[in-house]
Amino acid sequence: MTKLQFPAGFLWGGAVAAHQLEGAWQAGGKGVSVADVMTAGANKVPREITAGVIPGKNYPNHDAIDFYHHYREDIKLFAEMGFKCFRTSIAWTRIFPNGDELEPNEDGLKFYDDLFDECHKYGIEPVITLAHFEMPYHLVEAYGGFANRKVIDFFVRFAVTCFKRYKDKVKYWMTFNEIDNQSSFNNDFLMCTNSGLLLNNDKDNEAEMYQAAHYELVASALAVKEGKKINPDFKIGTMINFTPVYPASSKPADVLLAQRLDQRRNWFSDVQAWGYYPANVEAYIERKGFRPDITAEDRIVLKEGTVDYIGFSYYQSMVVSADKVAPDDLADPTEAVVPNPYVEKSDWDWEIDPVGLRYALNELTDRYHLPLFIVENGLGAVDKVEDDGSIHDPYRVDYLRKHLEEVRKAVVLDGVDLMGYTPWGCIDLVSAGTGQMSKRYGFIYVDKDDKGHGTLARSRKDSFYWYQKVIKTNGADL
Ligand code: BGP
Repeated sequence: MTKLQFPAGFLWGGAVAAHQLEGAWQAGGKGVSVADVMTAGANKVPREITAGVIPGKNYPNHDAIDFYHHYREDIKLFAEMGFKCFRTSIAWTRIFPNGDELEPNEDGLKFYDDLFDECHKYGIEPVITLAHFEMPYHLVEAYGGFANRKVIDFFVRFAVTCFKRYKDKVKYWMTFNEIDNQSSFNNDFLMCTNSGLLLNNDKDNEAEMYQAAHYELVASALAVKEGKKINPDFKIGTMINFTPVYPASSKPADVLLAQRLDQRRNWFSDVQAWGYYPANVEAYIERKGFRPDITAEDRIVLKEGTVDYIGFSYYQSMVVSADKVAPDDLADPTEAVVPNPYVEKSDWDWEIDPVGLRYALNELTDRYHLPLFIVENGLGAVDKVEDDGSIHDPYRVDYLRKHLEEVRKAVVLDGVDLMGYTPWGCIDLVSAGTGQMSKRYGFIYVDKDDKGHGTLARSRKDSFYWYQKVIKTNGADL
């Protein structure tokens, strides 16, 4: 009987993003990012993207959980859980407040020097995302975000600045968070957060998405190339939101449709890992009559800047039924999504499918033959603080345990090469999709509500002790 154990050196940790926890949105010369112009939404109430910061509106990312001033205390708690790594992002606007400056902002660079030093003090390896929904808002306003080729240079300048400054402090990098999310090209929020596009419904958003995505892919490949020159030991990965697509039945039309939706969503990492566009994407763009600016030189860059590993978030799977969409293979397959009757849902209607994570790990291994890194996974839930201050969150433990059981099978039984596991929002933070504080993922509770009230005090939930034990036993005791 094979022993169900994770490999030695497995990177256990937790994940966050700068804009969702740092707060201090104007400290140390920081500029305004796209996250700073997003109002608070709610469950099923989308966040509004305002034209600049409008006084009187509620912008939850401005203060967040004030990690900027609490990071020493928070990293100490991560160390207490036994973290081997900590995934966060570098807020682009701390380094280049407007995005198009020639020189970086020293105060911002210094903040991350101190943060990484603090991590290393406890033997915690920083895992860094360069762009996690934090594009300088000035680049959106003045250049139209990644619809503009010039923004490639701004991103690469930012990446190179970080690589040079932190070359001895950071080994693991990712270029863009969930770069594939913009495949939902009619979703205002996802388009703005990922590529800095403000949707204009008079235009063909889909054509614009392919253009912006291409420039991001070139920017990512250039960053990989430059990074390797600065430190050949860097491990630079992609970061995608991998959502397996299942057919509603064994009906061939359902199966083909599931494959088609997968092709429309999950091609970004194909380009980043293989160095070229999959044939189905080239054919689709052509048939739709899009004419993205893709030069021969770009294609060389894509080949030269392939990634070292596949970082991905996993929250849910989805199901499609051919009965829901016209039998035209250019029809939008996202309209064919139906509920999965075999899985439960979170309070925010996210389908909970632990087995899908084992499927994802196998699928990505077969597709890329590269190491994988689960850099997000978790359950957003409402927590209750008891009178004695304790927080009992068995639902969170249950979710993570079931997912980790599947991960362990993939690693031990299926031979998947997995670098690590960093559950999302290891400390409560502002939800990206809703702007809520009450959609909590953390092992550590932060006293703050959706209206911004609270002491910001940190406390350990029951799941804190559970995860501590998981790490201590290297995943043997889930
Ligand atoms: C991912 C993002 C994260 C994070 C997470 C949970 O898509 O990379 O930034 O927020 O989803 O989403 P939410 O905060 O909307 O619950």
